[in-house]
Amino acid sequence: MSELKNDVFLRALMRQPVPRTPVWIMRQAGRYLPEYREVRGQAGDFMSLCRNPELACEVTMQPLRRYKLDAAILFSDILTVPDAMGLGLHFIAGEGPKFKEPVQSVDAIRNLRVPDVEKKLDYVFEAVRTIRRELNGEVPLIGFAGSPFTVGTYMVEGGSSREFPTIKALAKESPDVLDHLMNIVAETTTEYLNAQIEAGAQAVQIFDTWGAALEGDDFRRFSMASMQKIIDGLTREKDGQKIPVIVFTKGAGPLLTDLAETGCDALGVDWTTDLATAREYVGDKVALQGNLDPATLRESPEVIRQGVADTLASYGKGPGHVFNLGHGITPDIDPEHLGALVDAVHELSPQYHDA
Ligand code: 1CP
Repeated sequence: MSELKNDVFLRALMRQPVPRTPVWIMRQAGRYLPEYREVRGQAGDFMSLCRNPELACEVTMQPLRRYKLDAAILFSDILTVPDAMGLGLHFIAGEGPKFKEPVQSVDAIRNLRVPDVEKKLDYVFEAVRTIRRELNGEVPLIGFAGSPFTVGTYMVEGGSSREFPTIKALAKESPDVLDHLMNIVAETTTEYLNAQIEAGAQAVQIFDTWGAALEGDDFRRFSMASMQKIIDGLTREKDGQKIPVIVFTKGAGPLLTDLAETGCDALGVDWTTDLATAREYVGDKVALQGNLDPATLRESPEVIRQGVADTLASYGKGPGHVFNLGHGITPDIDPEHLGALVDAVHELSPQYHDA
């Protein structure tokens, strides 16, 4: 394995001194880039793109050619895990993800088993190895998975949801059944992330996009506890390098204090909590990642630059900040605008660091 040429991202996650704030963007490979739309068209559909390691590698590299980003993220999806469990993932244009076999009864949930991860998700690990070769040590590669609760919402609702009626009813009426679902997905996800690390992922992020839809006690019992199980089972060091773990619970707010105790290295923060407040919640326990409102990217380059300046000032001086949006970049963004954001982080962040 080649020596890493740029490790500011990994160092910031471990709260070590860095000369500037590293930056990457959630969903940095995606539909806002014309070159992504072209390759996706070539692949036919989204899952065919994920299952083709060469093309998945190509779209992972695309944003790195345009912008001075400090990390690459594996191109895949959080729903590959239930697909490997036999639920039959497919995408319907304009409607998002759907499952042929959602798990909508207590029996269906009780019958779920941990699949053969190595075999069923081999295409993901092959993509990780291909991307690491192609990166050639330029920047680290982030692997990822969804939180068991977030993945579980798609499994029981059968697709995207805004209100989560089925899984919320389970939490209240059959909490032991939901515990079982969380345990099976957590166990599968632990194996899945460890296999990504084995294949070459140098940091991992758990996307808990919907966990904060639960009230506090249910959040802790179902979403947070299942993420805790994953973190406890992860490979934390490989070839003498620490493998940092990032947890991103969208809308966590004061729950960041609880999440800082899970043993993760960093927490993602969305734009509804400012970074100064988030820093008070977590103290010196973990690094923070975020948190510019993705909507800011629709504004002029001047407004974007000011948004970057405000975000950096809100975190303030010292190590432990990774710049990102507060959620993924949306398909309608002008690629030039993301360039203005990345350049602003490079220009404005050194004053916050002594190193
Ligand atoms: O090309 C297309 O039309 C597909 C759009 C798309 C893309 C680009 C989907 C379908 N997934 C992805 C890639 C993806 N998904 C990545 C890749 C790497 C990168 O960041 O560059 C990642 C990390 C994800 C994670 C993901 N998928 C999440 C968690 C993060 C988040 O944004 O909240 C979720 C909730 C999903 C489910 C999913 N997959 C795809 C869509 C459109 C959705 C969301 C549906 C919904 O809103 O419910």
